[in-house]
Amino acid sequence: MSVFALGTRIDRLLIGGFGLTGKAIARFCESHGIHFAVSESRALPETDRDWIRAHAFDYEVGGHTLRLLDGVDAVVPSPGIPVDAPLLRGATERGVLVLSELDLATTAGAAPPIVAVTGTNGKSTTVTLIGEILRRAGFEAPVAGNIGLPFVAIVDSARGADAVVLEVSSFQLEQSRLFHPHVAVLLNLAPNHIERHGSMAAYKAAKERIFAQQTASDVAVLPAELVSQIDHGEARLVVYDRPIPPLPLGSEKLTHVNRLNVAAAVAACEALSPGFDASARRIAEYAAALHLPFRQQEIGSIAGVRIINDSKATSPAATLAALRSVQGPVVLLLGGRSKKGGYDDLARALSGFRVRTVIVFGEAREEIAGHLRAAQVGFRTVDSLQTALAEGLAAARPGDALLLSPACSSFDAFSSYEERGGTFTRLCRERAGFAPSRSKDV
Ligand code: UMA
Repeated sequence: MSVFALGTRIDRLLIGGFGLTGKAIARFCESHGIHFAVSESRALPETDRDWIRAHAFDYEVGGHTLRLLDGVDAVVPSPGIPVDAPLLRGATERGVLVLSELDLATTAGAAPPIVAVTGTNGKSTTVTLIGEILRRAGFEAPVAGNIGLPFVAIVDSARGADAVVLEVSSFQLEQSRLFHPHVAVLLNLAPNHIERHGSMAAYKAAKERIFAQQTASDVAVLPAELVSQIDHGEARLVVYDRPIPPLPLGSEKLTHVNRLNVAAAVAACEALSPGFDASARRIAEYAAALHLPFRQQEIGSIAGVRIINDSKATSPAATLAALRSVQGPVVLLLGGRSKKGGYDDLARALSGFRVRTVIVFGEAREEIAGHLRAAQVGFRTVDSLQTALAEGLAAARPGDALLLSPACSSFDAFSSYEERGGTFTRLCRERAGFAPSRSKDV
């Protein structure tokens, strides 16, 4: 089954990057009879190279050259490859199509309606919630995308589903030119990924691409405060400013469920399926079913200090959201790889919370320390997450919360926020006196 994009039949394709996305693209190519080559900047493990040798017509590892662009119809980069990378500029100069993974999945055709969610914070929470709401309402609606499962990996099996719910990142959107969701949700916008996009304006423009292919029969879902700032194209606008009834947020499992995310999820489900049951009781049930690991997850306590693992907070705005939901004095662990923006606002905002002290770790520690110093916030710098935990426990008093909410990506020391979160939970468990939370998934 061949695929066409912008009038070009894709018979030979170059895959940029061989991570989660690259591997899913390779499998998609196999099932669609597309010949592919792989260009990867790292030295890959032997098992990956063996697989590529057996399946690809050519490959290169340890760096991208332009050699593999010869004779291909398109290049599909992993989200981590910036649009101005020499490989992609070289492709454009040679007239080779550059398509995102979302675009490639779109070319497979006949997909069910897509509900796509982007924003700086709350994307994973909101897509999980939408998926759960739809499942309980009797829809078959797989959840995929930036949450950890490439769209291209499920597009063929989702053909008979009622909808597909996708978390989409600014990285994916920036590369996209065909991706066309029926319902597109933009949750919020705060400085993030400036190291990749270069400016807040470019980051915002990337996010707005979620609406770019929509027509008047599609729906754009926005919070009231973004309506005047966002170009939502031709889509019918739905503004979610309806108050959501009180939710059972008392349990630690639910502290991350933010009312606005629930409101956005309900608005998206109503947009997808008019007549859908959005009664207060149903919404509370849906919200109670939600839990994501490493998102404001109370994992247990040590000597009366509650330990909260919010490794998923990879931006200053996400850390602020966590601080808003944590009760009592907080010892905050910040650090990792810098997102190059927002730390000055975060440092200034800390005085509005009961922050006992901040322990700053990892590659970005000096940058963040500079902002904390300027804002006159007490802190200590350490090198690693492990030392940050030890120092944080030494500084905390019984009744405090020790909050890992790093405001940075994990890539200075880990392969993902999941790995960072898993390591933090393990380090906590290994400490004497650790008492796990009663939550069943800890
Ligand atoms: N690579 C290159 N050249 C480059 C850059 C990367 O060859 O210039 C290679 C890397 O060496 C690696 C592979 O590409 O082998 C990795 O590609 P990737 O970084 O794009 O990551 P994937 O494994 O494909 O995972 C991606 C998303 N990662 C990023 O956007 C960085 C995952 O989101 C997503 O879950 C997955 O696709 C499925 O859609 C992670 C993320 O951090 C969670 N996202 C950012 C965020 O949420 O803030 C955007």
